[in-house]
Amino acid sequence: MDAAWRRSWRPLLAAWAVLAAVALVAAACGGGGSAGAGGNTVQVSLQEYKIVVGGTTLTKGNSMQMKPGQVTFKVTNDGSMQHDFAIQGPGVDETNPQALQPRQSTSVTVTLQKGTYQVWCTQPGHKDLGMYGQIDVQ
Ligand SMILES: [Cu+2]
Repeated sequence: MDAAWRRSWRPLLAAWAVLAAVALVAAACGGGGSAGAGGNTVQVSLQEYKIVVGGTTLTKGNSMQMKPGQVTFKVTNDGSMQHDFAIQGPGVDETNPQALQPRQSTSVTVTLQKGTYQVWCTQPGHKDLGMYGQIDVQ
C-alpha cells in the first residue's frame, strides 16, 4: 500500500480507537453497576439497644418496610457487648442466631415474602431494653 492510502485511513483508525476506548469504559461502568444492583445486601447494625436495618432504626417495636425477594442481611455488632440478629416471619425462622462479639459480623440470607417479620436480639434482657422491631414486606 502507498503512503497516500495510509494517510487517508489514519483519521478513521483514530476514530475507531476512541470508540473502542469509550466502549471499554462503558462496559466497565455497566459491570460495576449491575454487581451493586444484583447483590441485594442490606447492612444491619446492632447497638445498645437498637437494630439499624439499612439506615432505619428499629427499637421498641417500631416498623419499617421492605420489598419481597431474596435479601442478604450483613449483620455487624457495632455495640460494646454481645448481640445477635433473629428474624422470624413467613418462610423465615432464624430464631437461634449466631452470637456476635463487638465488631464481629455475619451474613444471613433470607427470602422475604409479603407479610410481617419480627426482628430482635435474643441476648438476655436485650429485647426488653428495646432491641426489637418489625419489617413489613409488601
Ligand atoms: Cu443485643
